[in-house]
Amino acid sequence: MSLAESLSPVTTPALGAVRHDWTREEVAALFALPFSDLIFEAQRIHRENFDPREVQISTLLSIKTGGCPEDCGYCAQSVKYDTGVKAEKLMALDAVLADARAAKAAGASRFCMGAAWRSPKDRDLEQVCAMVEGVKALGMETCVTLGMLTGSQALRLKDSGLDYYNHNLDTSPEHYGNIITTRTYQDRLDTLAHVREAGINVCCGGIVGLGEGETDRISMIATLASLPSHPESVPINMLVQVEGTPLSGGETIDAIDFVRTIAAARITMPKSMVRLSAGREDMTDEAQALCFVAGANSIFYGPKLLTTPNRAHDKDMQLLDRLGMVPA
Ligand code: SAM
Ligand code: DTB
Ligand code: SF4
Repeated sequence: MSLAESLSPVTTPALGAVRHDWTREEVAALFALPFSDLIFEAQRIHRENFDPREVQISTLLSIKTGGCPEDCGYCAQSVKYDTGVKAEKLMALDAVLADARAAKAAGASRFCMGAAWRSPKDRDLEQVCAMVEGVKALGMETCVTLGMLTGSQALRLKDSGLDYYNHNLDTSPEHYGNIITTRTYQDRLDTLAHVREAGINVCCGGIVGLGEGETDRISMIATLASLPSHPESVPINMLVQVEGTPLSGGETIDAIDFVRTIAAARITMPKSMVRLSAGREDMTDEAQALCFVAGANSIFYGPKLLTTPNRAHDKDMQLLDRLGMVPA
């Protein structure tokens, strides 16, 4: 019997357990399942752990845009590429809180603040901590993504009341060097360990459409699912191609392959929130509906991601409405 057959829903009641020892072969067998079996299994596991109608809504704000010294090949904010994004200073606290209030009024339960830094300076971190305190006082969950953190910086953020830290693995360890050269995969794992040790929830996922092969998507999911604890939030981004970056103009990812990645994340990390993240602007409603059926239960909401457009508010509300889904 092939591995794919052995993972058939009929023969493997054990699928759905929380495990940290996923092998590449096991994840490859998930990807090799007939699409309907894969989706069936993902939806079954989703229903065991979540209300399938509920979608958690996060809104993003770029609190420090552009001028980043890193060379991430997909990113609009790297100084290495001419993308037309201007470098700006860290936003003032009042302006951030005004945006958070608007996001809350529009239905977001979590406010995610992103900064285009390799890692924060301690002086900047104090200002971000004030933002976290202010957003929490509005009654929202907080998430920040500021680049690499030391252990003491993670503890300082925890002290400020931070709920989530976003730091993505981005791709497989094998493909990583083709995308980023200014920091290593191990640097990322180290930051994730600092965040975890500080007691902050981890938001960690990756990007699909970076010119990787299916083996890389398998390897990325196996790596995420083999972390000592699963990230509480797993954002799966579809590359937003930004003109001027090395990855613009590459082949786009097939929507079915994207849905398979979402389903594999749901099956291997059954209790994590799986976020259908960047790239929804370029996806059909039908592809997004399939992502929800495959176990995605969170989205970024609002007209802008960090520097690129997101789906319009009303279009999202209409889609959730058509699907009978409700903000959690
Ligand atoms: N500078 C910090 C860092 O890289 O850790 C935080 C912000 S960074 C923009 C956060 C994540 O957004 C990246 O790790 C990547 O996964 C995602 N991202 C950035 N640009 C993207 C793009 N064009 N398409 C899809 N995802 C993207
Ligand atoms: C994540 O995984 N996706 C978000 C968030 N974490 C910070 C960022 C998406 C950025 C998309 C490109 C842009 O708008 O610049
Ligand atoms: Fe800088 Fe983050 Fe963009 Fe990489 S992804 S260039 S670290 S802002």
